Amino acid sequence: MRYHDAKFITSAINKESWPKHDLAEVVLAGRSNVGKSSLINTLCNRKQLAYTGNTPGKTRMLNFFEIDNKIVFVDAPGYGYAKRSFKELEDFGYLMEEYFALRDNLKALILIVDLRHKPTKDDVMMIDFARSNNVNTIVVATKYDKVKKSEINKQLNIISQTLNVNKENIIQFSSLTRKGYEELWNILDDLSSES
Ligand SMILES: Nc1nc2c(ncn2[C@@H]2O[C@H](COP(=O)(O)OP(=O)(O)OP(=O)(O)O)[C@@H](O)[C@H]2O)c(=O)[nH]1
Ligand SMILES: [Mg+2]
Repeated sequence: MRYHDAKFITSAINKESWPKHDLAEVVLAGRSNVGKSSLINTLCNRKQLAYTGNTPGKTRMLNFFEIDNKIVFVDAPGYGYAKRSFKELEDFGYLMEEYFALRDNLKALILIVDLRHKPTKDDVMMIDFARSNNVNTIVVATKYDKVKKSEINKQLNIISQTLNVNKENIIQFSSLTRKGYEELWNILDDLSSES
């Protein structure tokens, strides 16, 4: 574990409010309640940098966090939450489309899935969307602490097949035990030093 200087920059609903900077940026996306904000807090060794909670759908805008003057994390709203209006779905689509298409600093999508579950159609759409915009993708399977050791391999196979990603490249993660912290930071360090 190392010290991280992490700070919230801004929330944005459209490109006019994206912050200007020259750092590498990675966006974290995934189903509502999957653990996106928790993962940001874990990576930064902070308890409440990104807002977390049991009420799905709390994160509605893109939230930008600058870490170590080196990389910017973007916490995206969760998807797949049943109690969403059509208008909210439309807003979400527009928010992400604009961001993927026009954000120059964007180096990678971190797609966060739950190690216990098969990725959804929305997860597949999200990763395909990043690929079609030539954005690198990193798959993180979180809530590792909730899965029996004997089930892990089976779950990784399911995620690998559903998202069409190499099993070896799936990062097994837990915000509770911090499993995967070093592995994920190694990848992010490489990404941020490329630019
Ligand atoms: N056991 C366990 N619980 C986790 C883990 N990661 C997140 N959680 C819990 O899952 C719930 C949702 O976590 P969040 O980080 O708020 O999820 P989110 O994806 O940001 O949710 P939205 O912003 O609503 O889309 C919280 O109660 C977390 O404490 C994990 O690795 N292990
Ligand atoms: Mg969140």
